[in-house]
Amino acid sequence: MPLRERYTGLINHYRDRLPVDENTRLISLGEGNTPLIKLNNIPALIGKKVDIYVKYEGLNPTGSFKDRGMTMAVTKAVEEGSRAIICASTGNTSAAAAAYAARAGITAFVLIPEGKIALGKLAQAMMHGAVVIQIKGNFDDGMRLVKEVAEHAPVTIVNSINPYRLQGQKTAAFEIVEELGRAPDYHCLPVGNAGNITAHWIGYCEYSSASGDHVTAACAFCNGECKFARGAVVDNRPKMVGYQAAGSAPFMRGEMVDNPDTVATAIRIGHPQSWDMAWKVKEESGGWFDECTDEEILAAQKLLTEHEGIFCEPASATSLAGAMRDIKSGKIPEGSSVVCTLTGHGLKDPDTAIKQSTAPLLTVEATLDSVKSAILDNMS
Ligand code: AN7
Repeated sequence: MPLRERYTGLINHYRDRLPVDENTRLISLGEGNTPLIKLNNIPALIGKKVDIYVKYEGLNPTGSFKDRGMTMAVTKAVEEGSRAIICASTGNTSAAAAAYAARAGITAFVLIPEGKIALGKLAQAMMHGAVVIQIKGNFDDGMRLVKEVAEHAPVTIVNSINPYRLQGQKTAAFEIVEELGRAPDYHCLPVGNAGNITAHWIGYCEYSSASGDHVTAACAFCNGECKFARGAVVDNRPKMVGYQAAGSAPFMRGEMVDNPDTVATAIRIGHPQSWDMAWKVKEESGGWFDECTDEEILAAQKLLTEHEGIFCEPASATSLAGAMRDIKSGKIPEGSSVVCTLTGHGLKDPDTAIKQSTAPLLTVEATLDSVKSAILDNMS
């Protein structure tokens, strides 16, 4: 008899709240169940009394939150008889699609913007055997092409316009509510296509009596009649706060952006696919959108690595960068509980990390003397 129950992934764990039945073959890599880490040092550094938790989604099997949606999307694609999946991606979706397709024994086609995805993500897509199609264009061009080609070829789209993706991703909110015993006051996320902020809101609504007996219209899957909702257990929902990179901030501009640019390549998206739903999430939750400069994003990434020991990719640090600014200004008041989602692991983008690292990289002779002086010279 095993001493503890084996965790076998989020679909099995939350199967009564997801669109599966007992005959569904689950395509899983044990995703979900990620740590919610309370920051020890950063609140003091910014001089405010707040509880900041980071949900470390970089610890999913392929290193990003995309696994939550992909296990669901690929499970349903296989159940529906699909032999191939396709997505456009800034990197993480392609890595997840490639891995879950490999797991399922089907083909993944991934369209990525040439030269604009982080190295780790490209390595993943290639290693898992996806057919990688680099396009001379950006994510938004890729997304348009994927929608067009899916009308002419037998492939299932696994971008977040596939409603099963948001169903899988909503489970991150379930985990947070279960761990804190209530929803946080604020939930901050980086926003690209705005699928994840929408998915979290669906999750919080399904877990809250505040949404009444109907689930918010933001639920793409069920149009407000979610038969998978288990029923309310807590009476609060967070304000949802979405941060974009300044060079890629259509929600701040109030319209689509044609040539998005940012060091946070994961969220280099100018035409968000969940545009209407994300506006609804902001309205219903009483939250807001804001933008962070590339400098703020990289500074937050570095602060987190140096002062908390947590390594996330640049896009992910956008949630903390924005939250820190709003905590400092008092827009997020002292006494609040704040969750920041760290959407992807820092190892995804080693180039950006090394480029901005200021830690001394010492090369010395292989002798005791030189190693000893390297240590004594660098004691803090
Ligand atoms: C690390 O991989 O869109 O607002 O194609 O990889 O739900 O789009 C990635 C998005 C945040 C934004 N953080 O989430 C893709 C892709 C990371 C990401 C986002 C992404 P959404």
